Amino acid sequence: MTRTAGGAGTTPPSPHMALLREGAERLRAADPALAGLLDSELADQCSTLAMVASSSAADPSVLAAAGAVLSNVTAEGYPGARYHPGSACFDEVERLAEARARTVFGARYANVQPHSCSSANLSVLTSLLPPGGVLLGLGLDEGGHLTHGSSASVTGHLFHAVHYGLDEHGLIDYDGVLRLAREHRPRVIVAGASAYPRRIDFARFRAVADDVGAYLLADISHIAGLVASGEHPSPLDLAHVTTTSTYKQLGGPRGGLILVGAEHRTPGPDGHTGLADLMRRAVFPRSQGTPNPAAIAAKARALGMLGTEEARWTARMIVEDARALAEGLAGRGHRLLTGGTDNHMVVVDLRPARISGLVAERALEECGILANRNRVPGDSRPPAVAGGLRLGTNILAQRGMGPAEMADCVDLIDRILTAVVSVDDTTYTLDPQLCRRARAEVRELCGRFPLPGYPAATLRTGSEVSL
Ligand code: DSN
Repeated sequence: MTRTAGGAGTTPPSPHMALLREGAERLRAADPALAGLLDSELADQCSTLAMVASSSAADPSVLAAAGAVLSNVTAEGYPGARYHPGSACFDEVERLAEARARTVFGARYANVQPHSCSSANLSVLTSLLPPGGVLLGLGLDEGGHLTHGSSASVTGHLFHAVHYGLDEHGLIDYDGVLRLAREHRPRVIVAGASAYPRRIDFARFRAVADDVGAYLLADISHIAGLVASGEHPSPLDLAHVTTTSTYKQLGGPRGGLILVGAEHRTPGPDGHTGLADLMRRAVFPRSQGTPNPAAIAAKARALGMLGTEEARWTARMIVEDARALAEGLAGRGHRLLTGGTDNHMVVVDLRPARISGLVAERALEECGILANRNRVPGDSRPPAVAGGLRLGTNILAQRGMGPAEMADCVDLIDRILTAVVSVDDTTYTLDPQLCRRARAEVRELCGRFPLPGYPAATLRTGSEVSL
């Protein structure tokens, strides 16, 4: 989550760099079809406004670490306690990632091995809950996540999932959480969301957990960068366990983290194993075999970039941008869930506009803006169509865009959403001239605000663009 790549090309070449270059050359020569696809992907990323709220851009140094020679290492277990030889360097890399995760989040324990936050959540839940145990989490339609007990997820089948929801203002119904907790006596309460634009009151969740003797799991996947930079209150010492993905807002590789704060010695369900030890075993050997050493190196790099003044600046800008985006869209008459935002996310209820989330997503994509359809509370449309649109400002802020550029984004989004003519929930028409103009404006913005370390999108002629 930092704005500049910093120091690229200033250090003498290392054998590892030479290997990565050799790899890139070989790929281009031996597999031009695949290399071409990767070039196209890069060109797309450089010339589109990525506003998918669950995404951030990895610094090129993170990508380099993810492509590291550590891919060749097989090493089950943890540093100093592996089940395979040849892991001396990887041990140090994993220790570095763990130490950085502890520092960035103020944790007492960090497990950097989960392949995703979904697998991290599964590890945590299966270690705290017996099969059929009661789990209380935010409902999917109210903005929760699949792994918080949705019937579409294995967590909704392994456990008896009960869901809390939102109040009439679209805010988490904390009184309802307490009422449901007293009624159903969950062993685990999950505080976290995928489509919730407001602050989460972790202290209030903890009070409910204490009231019924439950463990509190905070899933901060969406807001981890804001938490790390102090832009959202941290749950680390309030929750018993905290999980996050490393790519949604941390600019890291695909992967997850499990963190434990003040409760690291609190006994797990067996009454004696401390939560830190329990989480260690929960990942390996209980739910994962070999870790992904190259991904862990990339996590170490991404975590190393947090905690800097630049990362804090980016986090501040993410929030300011989202606020500006929300105010601008509301000012143009769009209905927003909760009326605004406190974090990186803005959720538009498209039902008054009479277009589906899918139509909005596709029309915006045609113009070079990426934002995904999302169900909204009370939605009658299925998830693949949805009645809402979720926007996020992580990558815009990483590009260095501020509230002034959000005015341009509002203008673009509003123009597209008001011009699109819905034939039905999945098909639409859009004036090709408007579309061409919007694309050119998107590319001009992307050209002025390139992703740090990435090539800039440049306008060639008219609306044609090349990198
Ligand atoms: N929950 C999905 C999202 O927020 O996009 C990713 O896991």
